[in-house]
Amino acid sequence: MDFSKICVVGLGYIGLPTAAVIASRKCNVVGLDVTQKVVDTINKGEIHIIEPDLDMIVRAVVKEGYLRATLKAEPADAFLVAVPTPFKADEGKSRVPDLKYIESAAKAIAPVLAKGNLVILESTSPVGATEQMAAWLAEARPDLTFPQSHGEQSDIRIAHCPERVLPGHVIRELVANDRVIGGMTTACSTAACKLYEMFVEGECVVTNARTAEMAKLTENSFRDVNIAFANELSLICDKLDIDVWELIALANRHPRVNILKPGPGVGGHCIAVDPWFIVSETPEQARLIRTAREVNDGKPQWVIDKVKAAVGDFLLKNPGNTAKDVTVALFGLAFKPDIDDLRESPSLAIAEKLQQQLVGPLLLVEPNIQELPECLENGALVSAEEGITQADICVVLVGHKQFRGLDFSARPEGFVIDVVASGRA
Ligand code: SAJ
Repeated sequence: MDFSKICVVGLGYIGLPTAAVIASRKCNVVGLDVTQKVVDTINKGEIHIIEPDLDMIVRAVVKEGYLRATLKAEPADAFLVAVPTPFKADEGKSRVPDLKYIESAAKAIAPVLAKGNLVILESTSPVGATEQMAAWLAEARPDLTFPQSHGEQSDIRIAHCPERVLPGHVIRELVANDRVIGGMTTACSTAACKLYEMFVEGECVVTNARTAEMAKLTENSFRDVNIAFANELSLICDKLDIDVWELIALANRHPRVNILKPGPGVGGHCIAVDPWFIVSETPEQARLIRTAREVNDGKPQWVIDKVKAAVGDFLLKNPGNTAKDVTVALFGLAFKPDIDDLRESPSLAIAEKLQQQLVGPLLLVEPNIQELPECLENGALVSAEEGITQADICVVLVGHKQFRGLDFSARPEGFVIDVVASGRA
């Protein structure tokens, strides 16, 4: 099977880098997106997301004519679907995945599908989503045959191949990571392997679609559960007056123990979301996975309570002051160290709540951004030095490399809350 033209559906954090890397192998790639601005930006050789080295690659492949973006689906040899899978808005706290974007992607490409095409779902999805996508495609194209009804002989091949790249390292990991290839049939897996072998240097490991879906959810749930263990330890140690960082360093000297780092909570668009895809399908069984989510989601409030307690303590020790006089500085707003991505960041959520609940000035130190997001309009973006010299209480929320050498020793004990042990990172 030859792929002379590939259509990537959804030009976001996964679709765009994938399209660009495939195009850099001198294959014609057309990117399909629903947003005019995204299409225009990419066709100018520019990018609308933040990811190291991506701008350079997109500029080159657009200029050379290997990548272009469009609003309208066109025929191709393979279709790679990388659209978001959010929660349903109306299901409240139960966090049920919403496949509406996969459904629209299927409906967009169905009219241009032709015998021999391969369709790959890359979006992180609940178990069964690939079969559902195949059903939508079959419904729209009764003239073609699909794996669910015609097995190995189907006209259209369908597979789930979850993306597993780490934001900030996407370009390297897209090429280097192993891929899980979950075809609906063996022929589907074989075709999908051929496509990934065009640009992946890692191993392409074959399984079925449902196991591939579960593998992705399992990886992120594994990480969530392990971070929850570290976060729970930090709460326990706080109660017992034990330094959690020293404790973890000691325990990690055991050859079979490797505890992750506590922090202000779990952010990003994957680890805090994907475990719910398991919980919503198997609530009776997924008890540990649910509890881990709750532990991690509870951590920002714990930090907020700590800051408020420190403000109370400061007023007790400085009787001439009122709450209005207490300046708090937060160090770090991004969802993890050394990136500028504030989306789904627990530190940003902490900053927003403190902005509403504290009456004194709030200083915000985030060396990776030039201006504050709208939701923090009452805060002031300052340098780390200004934060240290002007604040009465310093709270380190993210272990950015710029914070490692900072000297908080002038602050009296109790007025530095270092959630990530930045000094020791
Ligand atoms: N975090 C901690 N303590 C730790 C490690 C992480 O609190 O010891 C926090 C981070 O600060 C951050 C969150 O967890 O808020 C998630 O960060 P991360 O670096 O663990 O992961 P992501 O969300 O950037 O990317 C994950 C990756 N999955 C795994 O490592 C299993 C990536 O490979 C996936 O492709 C990505 O999710 C995704 O798209 O699903």
